[in-house]
Amino acid sequence: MDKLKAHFESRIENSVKEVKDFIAAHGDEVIGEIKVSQLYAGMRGMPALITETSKLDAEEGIRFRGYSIPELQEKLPAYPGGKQPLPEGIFYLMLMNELPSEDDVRRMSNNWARRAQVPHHVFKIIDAFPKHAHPMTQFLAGITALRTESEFQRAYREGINKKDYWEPVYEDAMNLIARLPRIAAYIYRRMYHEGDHIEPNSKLDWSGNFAHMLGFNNEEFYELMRMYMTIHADHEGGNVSAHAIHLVGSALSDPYLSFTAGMAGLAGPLHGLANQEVIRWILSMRDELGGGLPSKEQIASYVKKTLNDGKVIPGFGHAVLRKTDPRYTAQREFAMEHMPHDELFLIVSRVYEVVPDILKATGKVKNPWPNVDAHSGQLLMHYGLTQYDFYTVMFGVSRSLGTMASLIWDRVLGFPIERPGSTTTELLKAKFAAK
Ligand code: CMX
Repeated sequence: MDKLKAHFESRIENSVKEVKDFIAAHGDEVIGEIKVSQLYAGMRGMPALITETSKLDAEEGIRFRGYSIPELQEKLPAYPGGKQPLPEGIFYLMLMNELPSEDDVRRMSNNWARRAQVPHHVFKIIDAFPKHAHPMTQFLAGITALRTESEFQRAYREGINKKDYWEPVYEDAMNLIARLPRIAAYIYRRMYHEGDHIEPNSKLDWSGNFAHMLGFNNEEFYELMRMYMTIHADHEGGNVSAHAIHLVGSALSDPYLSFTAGMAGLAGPLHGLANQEVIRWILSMRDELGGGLPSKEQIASYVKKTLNDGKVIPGFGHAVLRKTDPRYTAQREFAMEHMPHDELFLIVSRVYEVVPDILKATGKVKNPWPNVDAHSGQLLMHYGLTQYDFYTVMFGVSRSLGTMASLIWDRVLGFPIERPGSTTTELLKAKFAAK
């Protein structure tokens, strides 16, 4: 067993005991109430899941194993000469529940590099799509094709004991994370660079190698990729992609199947696809207004027109957050340091000044502030990654980190198949009529 896996195994016993003892002591206590309206409103605010890797606070934003993004920017190891945290480190933190050393992070990079070989049939499946198929369609197919490599699927067929489930899930999760950048980059080069593919460089870190395979060799872009992959990694368990992965995994579907389910959810415009929608919306606004930097008044009237047309303002609002997303702030700080005069950055900033008041004035939007997707596309555009249909794939590569760490823990902790109850309006009416 390699050193990382052995270290993870050493963390299991105590955590399992801690959870068992906790359930024994507090299992019958009540932590909330469920209102009828919540059943009709996407179960908003219902505490219904255990996700150990991160927790989202409405006011403060995300904390990964207790650490905020600014804390992680300080505490996680960076690439030599760089400033941004390496996503290897946030994965280590979420998996092991302890901060990594520089050696731990280097070991993680090397471990993933060793696992990164993608079998040829995956590329053939992707190649079978017409080039105009949305990158998320190709990404989903590529991940499903990779399922031929599932160790969990094999082990289950061979009759693995349930107490050992975590082991092949760990293998699948690590292999999947290691291979996703190659699959994503393959789709990108196939679609936008006439299939001129770039071989991986195993000496680079996970994000650096991804940037390299996409065709970039700018160190500043590599740093952006490290931050991007870190801040998109996890957002507690109830968001559509994380919840879908946890749900499908609970049927003992292997990590490849579970992750495919999550990516199908991420591809929705109210979730991960919002990152492409933001840029699409900004570019059409700019075009419609004749180019250049629009005034606040022009932006305000475009925002109102979008709302009047019955559409959402992409990149604004959130089901949990009630303040500006700290992931937005981290990206804004990156832009202020590296590209303060970039025209698109100035537009994004102006949109930030204008949109919240208009959304507040609707009287119905619960969170008028920007989320992560309001900024990410601008940074990518700046470095020349202008093909915005691809942005959700990048989000997906990053989201593997938190969701796979969680899935391993789901199997360690022996979580059962998920099966909440449902009811009907008729039954609810009858229940309250009787009262
Ligand atoms: N623009 C216009 N209307 C919005 C809005 C926005 N950005 N955000 C919310 N609303 C509307 C809702 O559509 C809803 O309208 P109806 O009552 O007519 O159906 C009303 O305000 C109340 O919604 P809410 O409780 O504030 O928001 P929800 O929890 O239902 O939805 C979210 C959250 C993110 C789907 C929503 O804010 C939205 O559609 N935002 C734009 C898309 C987006 O940026 N998604 C990315 C989220 C982050 C991520 O997952 O990556």
